[in-house]
Amino acid sequence: MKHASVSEVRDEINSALEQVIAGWQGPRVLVDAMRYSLMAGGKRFRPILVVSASQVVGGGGIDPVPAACAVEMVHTYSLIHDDLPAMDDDDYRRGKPTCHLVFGECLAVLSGDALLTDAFTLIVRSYSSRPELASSLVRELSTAAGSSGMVAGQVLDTDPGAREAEGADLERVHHLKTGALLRACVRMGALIGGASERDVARMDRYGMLLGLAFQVVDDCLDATGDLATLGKDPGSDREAGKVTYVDIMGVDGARDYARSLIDDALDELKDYGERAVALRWLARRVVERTC
Ligand code: GRG
Repeated sequence: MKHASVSEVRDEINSALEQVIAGWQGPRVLVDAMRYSLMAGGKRFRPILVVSASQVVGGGGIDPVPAACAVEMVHTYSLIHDDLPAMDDDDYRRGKPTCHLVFGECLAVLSGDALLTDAFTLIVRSYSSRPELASSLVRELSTAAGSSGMVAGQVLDTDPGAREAEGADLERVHHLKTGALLRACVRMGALIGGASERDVARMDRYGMLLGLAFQVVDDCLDATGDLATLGKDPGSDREAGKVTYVDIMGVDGARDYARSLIDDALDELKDYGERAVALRWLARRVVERTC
C-alpha cells in the first residue's frame, strides 16, 4: 500500500480493523461493545500516522497496517475509559452515545481492557516472523500508553494534587496524555520502514511537536466547537475546571501557537521530499481540523 492517498489508507485501516474484529472470539456482548467504539467513526489519525511514517523512510516491505490497527485499539480503549463517569463522564463520543451509556459501565471498562490487551496480541502475532521488530513495537506502544506515558498524563490531568506534587505544567501533561501516543505512531512507522537512528529521531521530534499542536487545537475546539461538528460535548474542560491553552493564550493566541508548532514539525520533514507528502498533509490537518 505504498504511496496510497490518505483516504485510501483510511479505508484500508477500516477494512483491516473489520478483519481483526472478525477474529475475536470473546462473549458476543463484549465483542459488540468493543466493535461499537472501535468502528464508531474516528478520524484514524494515529493509524494513518503509522503508515505514513513507514513510507517516509522507504517502507521496507513490511506491512505497517497491523501495527496501525493496534494503535487505534489502544486509542479507542483510552477514549472509552476517559468517557466513564469516574473520569470525564461524557455522553457522546465520535457522534454516538458513549460506550458506557449503551453497554453499561462494567462492559465499558472491560471492553477498554480487552482492546488494550488485544492490541499487543495483534502486534506479536502479525510480526512473529520478525521477533526483534515485534519486541520494539510492543516496547514503543506499551511505553507510550503506560504509567510513564498516556496513563501518567491522564492522572496528572484529572488530579490537581498529583500535578502539583509532581510540579507538572500544562505542556508536560499534554506531552504525556496526547503526545506520547502520537509520537509512538511515527516511531513505530519509522521502525517498520527500517529507519536509521537519525530518521527515528526526526520522526520523534515531528511526533512530539504534532502531539502538542494537536492538544492545543483540541483546547480551542473544546472552547469554540459544538456537539454536531465535534461528535462530543464541548466545554468539558471548563466544566471540569481544567486550565487550557485557551485560558492562557486566548483562542487566537492558542491557534498561533499551534501553527508555530506545526511549522517546526514541517521543518523536520524537509529532507524527505515526495515521501513525506502524507506526513505534511497530516500536520496541516492538525491546525485546520474542526473535529
Ligand atoms: C483513560 C488512560 C486514559 C487516557 C485517556 C485520550 C485521552 C487520554 C483522553 C481523551 C480526552 C481528550 C480530549 C484528549 C485530547 C486529545 C485527544 C486524544 C482527542 C481524541 O482524539 P481524536 O480527535 O479522536 O483523534 P478520534 O475519535 O477521531 O479518534
